[in-house]
Amino acid sequence: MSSDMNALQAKSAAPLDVIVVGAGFAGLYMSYRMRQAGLSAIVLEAGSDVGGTWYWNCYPGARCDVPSLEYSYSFSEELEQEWTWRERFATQPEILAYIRHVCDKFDLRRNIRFDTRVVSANFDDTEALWTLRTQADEAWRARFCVMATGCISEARIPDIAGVESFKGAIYHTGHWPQDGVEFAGKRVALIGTGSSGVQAIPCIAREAAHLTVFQRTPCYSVPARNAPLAPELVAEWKENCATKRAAARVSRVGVLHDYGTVPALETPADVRQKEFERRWIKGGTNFAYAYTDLGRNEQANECAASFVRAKIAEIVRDPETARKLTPVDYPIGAKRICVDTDYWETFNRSNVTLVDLRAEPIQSIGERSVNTQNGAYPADMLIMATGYDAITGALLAIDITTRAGASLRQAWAAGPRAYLGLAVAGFPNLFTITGPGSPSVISNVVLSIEQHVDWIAECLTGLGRQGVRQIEATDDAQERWVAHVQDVASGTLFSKANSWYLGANVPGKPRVFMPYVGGVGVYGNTCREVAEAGYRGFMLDGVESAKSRDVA
Ligand code: NA7
Repeated sequence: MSSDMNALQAKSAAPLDVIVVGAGFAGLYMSYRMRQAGLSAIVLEAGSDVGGTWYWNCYPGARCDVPSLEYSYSFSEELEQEWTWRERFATQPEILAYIRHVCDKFDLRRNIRFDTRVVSANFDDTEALWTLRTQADEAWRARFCVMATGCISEARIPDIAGVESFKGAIYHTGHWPQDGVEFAGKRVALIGTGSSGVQAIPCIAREAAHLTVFQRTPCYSVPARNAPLAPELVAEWKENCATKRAAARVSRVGVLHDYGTVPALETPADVRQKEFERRWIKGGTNFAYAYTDLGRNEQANECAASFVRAKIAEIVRDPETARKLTPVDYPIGAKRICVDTDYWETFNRSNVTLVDLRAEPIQSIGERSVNTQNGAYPADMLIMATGYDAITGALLAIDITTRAGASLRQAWAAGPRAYLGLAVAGFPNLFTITGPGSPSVISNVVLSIEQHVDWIAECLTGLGRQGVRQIEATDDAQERWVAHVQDVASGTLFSKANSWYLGANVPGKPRVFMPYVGGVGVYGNTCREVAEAGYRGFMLDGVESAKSRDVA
């Protein structure tokens, strides 16, 4: 334990200013801002190192699908200039190296306590203090609690009969062993064809004796066209990064996509085809932003979806396998679009088998097999690329309560309700970074994290200046924000797929569309206006801001 940590522990009888839960992109930047503001803070982290999602997700092929130049912090010009990304889309090891570099540069490790899982958080309304308890039954107390627990961090292993009898190793992509896994000579079974499966499948197929892919829902995947970054491009970015970052902050999803400006349905079919082809060749999720109506109009969306379907038919040689791989019953983009390197091509390999679980659902797992009604598929190793209890899972894994009797699990029993995705009525002095009702997973999440952290940091320093001890979202403001989030989403095609954005992948999870899709620029302005109006929609020491009437 570092001497700083000892000092913090010794001080822990006296409460800290802030406890941050999680040492990923969000928690680290929060800790940096707290130090800058002269507030005492500790970061409690379940993992043994920094990185959060990028620590746990070290499966083969793990890579970001936002361009590296943009998927990085913008708060330090010096950091921007000294770090050079190697590839267009960074690999997990490169992102983790970057995060470690940031920690070293800003000396952030001394405030982090690793291998420390928070199990509960309770707010004492009389003392205005949070007490967080860890799995090892330690208690930490602070005036403010910031949950930087991540949106896709609570891994979900489906409940499949017989899984406990499996004799081989079982891995979830989100809890991958840090020292890697050997596939040579192994018959590998992999369940799940979302972003993680799509990235891992080609890598595993190249090494394993045989790979059987169990697919429930076919995905839409576009090529990454990953490549080393040209030095001229990096130099140009570094020279203009301030302008580029500013443009990203007011864009739709926080990424400098080539956003189309006209509707697909008002574009001649041959022009549309050429545009889709151009974007397919360029690679990345830029494909999904070709026209203004792709996310709103089913007929327009069908133009893009059928383009991808035709590509699958062109690349995958066996027509029956191609048919099984082809998504037909939901719009492209309604589930998160996947970005791949050789995904479709992998199904042309002789050591890869695709099992369509819609035609033959998994009945059980045997000692060395995955069994469907059509028979037993041999397996020495089982990989769950089965996703997450996204957005709310990591928050609800912690028993968050107040002495006054509020419980987050109860408050969110019918679905999450939060004000701006930043705060929850009934839970004073608690902040959620990229919480439900904020752009979070729909956006460049590092950009959204910085926006939230900056907002919270300014809020805490402002409250300190005014001598305010307690801030809490009002029910009224929260209800209006939740309604606004649903309203904005209802004009889109997001409701047309069983996605994790809606909680549809977790049995029993209430179906509520969780991210805010009104755009990061619009959202950022709203947050700024709320702060400028004296924290409209919040109560400060129990008194509602006078201007809190018109929030959304
Ligand atoms: P995703 O996108 O939730 O994908 C999980 C996949 O696992 C998806 O294909 C699921 O099918 C499948 N799945 C889940 N449960 C089962 C069961 N019980 N049986 C069969 N198949 C199942 O998670 P990822 O880790 O790939 O990606 C998460 C995010 O990380 C990603 O969007 C990026 O932001 C990075 P389903 O579609 O539910 O039918």
